[in-house]
Amino acid sequence: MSRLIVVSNRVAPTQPGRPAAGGLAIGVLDALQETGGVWFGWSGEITGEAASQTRSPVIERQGNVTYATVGLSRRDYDQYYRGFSNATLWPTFHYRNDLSRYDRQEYAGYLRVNAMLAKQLKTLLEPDDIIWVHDYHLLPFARCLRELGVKNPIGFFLHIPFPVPEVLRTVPPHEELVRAMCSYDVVGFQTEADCQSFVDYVERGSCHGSVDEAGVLYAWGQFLKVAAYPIGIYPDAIARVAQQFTARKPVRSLREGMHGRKLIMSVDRLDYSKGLVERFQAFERLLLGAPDWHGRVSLVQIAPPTRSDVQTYQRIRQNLEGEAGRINGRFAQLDWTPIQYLNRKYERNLLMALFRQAHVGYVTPLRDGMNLVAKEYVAAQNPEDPGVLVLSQFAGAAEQMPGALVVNPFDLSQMAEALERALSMPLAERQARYTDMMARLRENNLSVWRDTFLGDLRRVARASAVARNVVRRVDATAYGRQGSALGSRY
Ligand code: GDG
Repeated sequence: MSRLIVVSNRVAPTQPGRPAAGGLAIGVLDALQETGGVWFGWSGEITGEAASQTRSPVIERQGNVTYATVGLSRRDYDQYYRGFSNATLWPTFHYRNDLSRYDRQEYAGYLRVNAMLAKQLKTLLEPDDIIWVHDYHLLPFARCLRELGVKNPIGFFLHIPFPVPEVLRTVPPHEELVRAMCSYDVVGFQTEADCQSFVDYVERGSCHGSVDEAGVLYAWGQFLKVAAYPIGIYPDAIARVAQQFTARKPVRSLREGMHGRKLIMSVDRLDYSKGLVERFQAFERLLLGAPDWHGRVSLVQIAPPTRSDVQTYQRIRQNLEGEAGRINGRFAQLDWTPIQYLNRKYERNLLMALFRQAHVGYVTPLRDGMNLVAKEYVAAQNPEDPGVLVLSQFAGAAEQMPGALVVNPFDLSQMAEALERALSMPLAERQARYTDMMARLRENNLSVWRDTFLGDLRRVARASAVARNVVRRVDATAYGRQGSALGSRY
């Protein structure tokens, strides 16, 4: 059996008591712990420039997972991570061109770190390893490995949205990036819409690429499989811990502190893509339009800090704190605070139990690849008396959760109406919606995501080995272009 090598920018902290708050970390760790394998990436540490010249991966084994990590120099961190990854790709891929900046040196740093990481990984590889690369920090990673002569199957999964071509083209090296992505054997997206955006770019671009019905794409002399693989969760495991942890003190305190009021809950990393300000304002609109809810409902927003060294995030934090203060100042009573804003991290099991207390899960990102919180909220509910999910149409999860009240997060009035409807929804309707969504969560759980992706990767790798041999034998004039490119790749 071949080893699975997972590559992501950041390898999740392995120390007990340091929970990983991020969808990629949660999804990958759960998936890898089941199959066993290697997780390679940045340790999260900044090393001196001299150390960074001689770095080699630090290996640590825990259970059936081997963690192989490297440090980054300050220059690498600034250019590759803070710069091109998080100040160019992240905003643009979330349709926030207004927040995006482009700097050639940062892009050069992005390519340099991808090449450095590829070199480090190569020292650990065995011939029948399967390599699964994750997320926007590593778009050119397969090309770097191929340039080093690596022939293993390499797949890529994008956790965030893939923008439509017009938006993507605002990133100056867009073509180089998409071309590099075509060095993977399989490229996976969260939704059909994201996958279609990629195909549209390739079909309309200068390479005149094409895709067939099976999702096999041909572009720049490369064949690869492209498809949507929506990431899932383990709903029954979440249901179990949510129930078990309900008796814990923080959960009891929350319940008792509500004094029988209804609870709306949101949990997001503090990030402008999550639409936190708009969400507060829609809640304010509910209070304005429906005074009978005053004193009878509270919104609890949990927002663990994230990338807080980037200026934009500091701005959103200030903005959000300002909005919470303003709305509370306007409506609060001596014994009622409308919005409780908690800028801190909670232990995962506790978080699931907190979800179970909430009458409404309020998940309204302006753009989101999938959004695991939406899925976790539903899974954590009490089947006898489930809460209602209010979900943004711009979260990938909306494609799969028709039982939610789906809203446009730019329409504050519509969000306020959805909140009111959710707060007043009869039990039978809540149960019907919950049952439908739970069935879908079970059908498309995290193992299905992993196994479907890796199954495709293994199949495509086998097929391209066969195709390679065929292409080498046919007339070079008929297949000249792809023949030479496939030859150079392998
Ligand atoms: C990216 C994409 C995609 C949150 N607060 C705490 C905590 N969390 C956990 C949640 C959830 C995860 O973090 C967040 O996942 P999301 O999917 O909501 O969002 P991103 O972090 O932006 O993830 C996203 C995902 O990758 C997976 O592909 O869905 O679209 O942006 O699991 O529960 N966990 C703990 N304490 C907290 O305070 N322990």
